[in-house]
Amino acid sequence: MTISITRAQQDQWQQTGYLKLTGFLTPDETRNLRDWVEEISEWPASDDQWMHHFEQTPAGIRLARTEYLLDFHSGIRTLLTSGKIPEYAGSLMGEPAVLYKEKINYKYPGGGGYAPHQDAPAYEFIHNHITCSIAIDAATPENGCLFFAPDLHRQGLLHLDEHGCIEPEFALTLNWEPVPMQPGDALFFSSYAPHKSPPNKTEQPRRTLYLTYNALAEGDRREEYYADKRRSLAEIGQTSAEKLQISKIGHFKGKPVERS
Ligand SMILES: O=C(O)CCC(=O)C(=O)O
Repeated sequence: MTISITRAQQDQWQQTGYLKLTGFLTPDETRNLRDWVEEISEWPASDDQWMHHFEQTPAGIRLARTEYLLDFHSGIRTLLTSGKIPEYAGSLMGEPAVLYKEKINYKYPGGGGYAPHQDAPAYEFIHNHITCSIAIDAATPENGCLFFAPDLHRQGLLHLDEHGCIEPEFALTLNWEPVPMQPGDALFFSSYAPHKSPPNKTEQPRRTLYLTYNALAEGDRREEYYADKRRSLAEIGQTSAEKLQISKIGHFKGKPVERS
């Protein structure tokens, strides 16, 4: 399949730093993906294979995120490493792209939101990268869809706080726009595009797949990234009494799991 991005799509991408493509996956692909995500969410916790992260919700301990899926699910591997997703990512980047990281954010009812941030500070090994998010469930402002502050992705890193997120006072001055999605929609965004999301205030999950690609010219750095991430999460610890750390930046506002 040859990917063609229209002039209007290119312009929107250049201007705002993000681009939503409705109906990106076919209904069959969307159904398969939802089934695969359900399978993955049943996998037991593992120390050295996939990476599950849990949070405390009003309904109990729930998965917040699973990362590092490729070696453990052939359907996911094929979808993420061949065909239209990497091709679109490469087209928007202007050069061939390779997968850097993959994650599912589940955002179950009561699941935490994300503070205003740019992804770039968390992705240390690469410079030229973009993320494709794919909605598994409909995403709305009520259940925690992404909000973007457009037109700021060419300004490098904005004012950051001690957690690597956008300074809260500065974030308040930005113009945030919700980007609701339907299952199977894709949303590509620059890793310098400021974004945030609220908690899920509904009774249904808001599951989303996030795939980050870097320019192949910078090399295939995924294993290096995950080895470093495992090391640093082990060092800093994933939880303290008040903060749940699921990334190298402290953007996640979910509650640490209460241990009895
Ligand atoms: O899933 C969300 O609500 C936000 C995710 C996000 O921004 C991230 O994982 O960096």
